[in-house]
Amino acid sequence: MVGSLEQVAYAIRAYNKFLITWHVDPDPDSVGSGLALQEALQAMGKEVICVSPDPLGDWFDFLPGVDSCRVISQDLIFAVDAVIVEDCEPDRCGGLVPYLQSGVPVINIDHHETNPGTGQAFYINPKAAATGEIIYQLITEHLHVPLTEAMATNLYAALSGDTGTFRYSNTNSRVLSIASELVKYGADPAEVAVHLYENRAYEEVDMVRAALDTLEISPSGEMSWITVTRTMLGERQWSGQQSEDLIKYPRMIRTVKLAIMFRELKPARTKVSFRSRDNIDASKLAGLFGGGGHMYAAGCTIDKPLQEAKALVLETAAKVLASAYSNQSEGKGGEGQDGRHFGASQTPGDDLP
Ligand SMILES: [Mn+2]
Repeated sequence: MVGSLEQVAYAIRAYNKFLITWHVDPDPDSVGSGLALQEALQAMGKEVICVSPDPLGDWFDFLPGVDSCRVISQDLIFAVDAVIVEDCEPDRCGGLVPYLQSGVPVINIDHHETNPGTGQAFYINPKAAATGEIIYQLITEHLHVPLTEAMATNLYAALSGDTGTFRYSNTNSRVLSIASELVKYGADPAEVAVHLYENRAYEEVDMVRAALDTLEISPSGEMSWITVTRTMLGERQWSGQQSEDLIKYPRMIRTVKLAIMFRELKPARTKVSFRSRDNIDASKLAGLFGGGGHMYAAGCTIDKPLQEAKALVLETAAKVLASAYSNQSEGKGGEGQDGRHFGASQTPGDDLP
């Protein structure tokens, strides 16, 4: 853990006009957390605008307050006292990065282990299952703003997103008790689940068919991967949540310790997402390619064409797997504390949980 939430609360009290932003390829944790915080700050009499570095897909529509959210564009001019960057480090804010480097005070709130913590005030807690968990704590214990049904729904969506609806190894009694509080304040678990999982267009589900056709597995059965090409995607915008939906196929195979998804972003730009279990460190693997994330969920973006990036990553990943096992058999590796469960939410890097 770096920084302090009290320091963050202090900085928030000191300023009046805020811009809240998050990572490119937004997910329910980043957007739900941002909207809940926006409402809390408005309740304190502050002026707040949420600006997303990427467009928000239709499936974010159910989040209360999402209509007020802007998407970064050339002609958007900001006149704020401070920017709150949440669910990532400032470098991952896409088109907002130049503004964040312009000297405006930055307050950073995050739960990604790879975030060193920067800015005027920051709080990075990798033990938090979601940024939503930290925002809940900030609002209730430090800012002392009463929760509303809208805040509860946004925070519940945040927790749901990053815990795979309370299935991943980051789900613990603290997360469940916060979720329980949020339900008391009006969050509706069934409704959130319907929006997250049963709200797709036919074309999206149809695309899963094309993606599943690319599913492959290593000879040992420990590594499996799926590939999404630009031809497959067409004009479609993909969110972190949708990516999560595809990587679940290689990860659901019994023998697989490392699931990988390759996404062709541009002719020479490939997004790679990793999900692991049994002590295989996905964030270290992603780090070898300039990415990052959590132990069991990480990602990176490689400036190479799809096939080249794929060959490179698969070769490196096979070595990492092999060395992890030789270490473990020599007694250096230790036991997977999380047993056979896959870790945290969506991807860091660009679609990190
Ligand atoms: Mn998150």
